[in-house]
Amino acid sequence: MATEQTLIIVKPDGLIKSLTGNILSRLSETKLVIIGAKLVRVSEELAKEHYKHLKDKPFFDELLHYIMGDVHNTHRVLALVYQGEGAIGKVREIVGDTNPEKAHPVSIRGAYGRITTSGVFENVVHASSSPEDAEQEIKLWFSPFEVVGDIYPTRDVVLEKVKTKVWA
Ligand code: IDP
Ligand code: MG
Repeated sequence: MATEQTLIIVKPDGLIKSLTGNILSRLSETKLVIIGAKLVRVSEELAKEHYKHLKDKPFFDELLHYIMGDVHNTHRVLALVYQGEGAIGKVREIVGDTNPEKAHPVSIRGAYGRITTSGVFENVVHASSSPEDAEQEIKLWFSPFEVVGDIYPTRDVVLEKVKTKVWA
């Protein structure tokens, strides 16, 4: 089996239900290695790009509000990159079906997910579903310096006049 990387996101419902520890424990069953981890305040731009494959779905706007934390009033998610042999499939198996009611009861989504009355699947975690998706998603959510190891080719650029913040 090939070494793969996969993006996991503990969504706002996972954080607000204090499920982070349980989710990480379940994922540790895979014996995969964490090579990136950070809290992210999801912008509308990031949400739209991450879910662009669903832009024509009737639940798209609600999905954006969900991942941005508007629904749970907690404007952060925990983003992680796991690496190892067959990482994508191993994680998807523990995560379970997209629809929490179809997901195996022992899977993360089966145990903790729900379908809201407005119809969006609040399924606690995101997990990449193919090597192509994983690469696109990891490059969207993480910069090269935020992952440990050279997972994808990089190039050097010289930035000038970049406005940023440092501690005062
Ligand atoms: P995935 O998260 O299992 O890869 P995707 O089809 O990529 O599934 O959908 C992204 C997210 O959009 C899901 O995790 C879920 O929160 C939401 N979603 C997907 N399909 C539906 C649906 O049919 N009804 C409501 N929400 C959905
Ligand atoms: Mg998906």
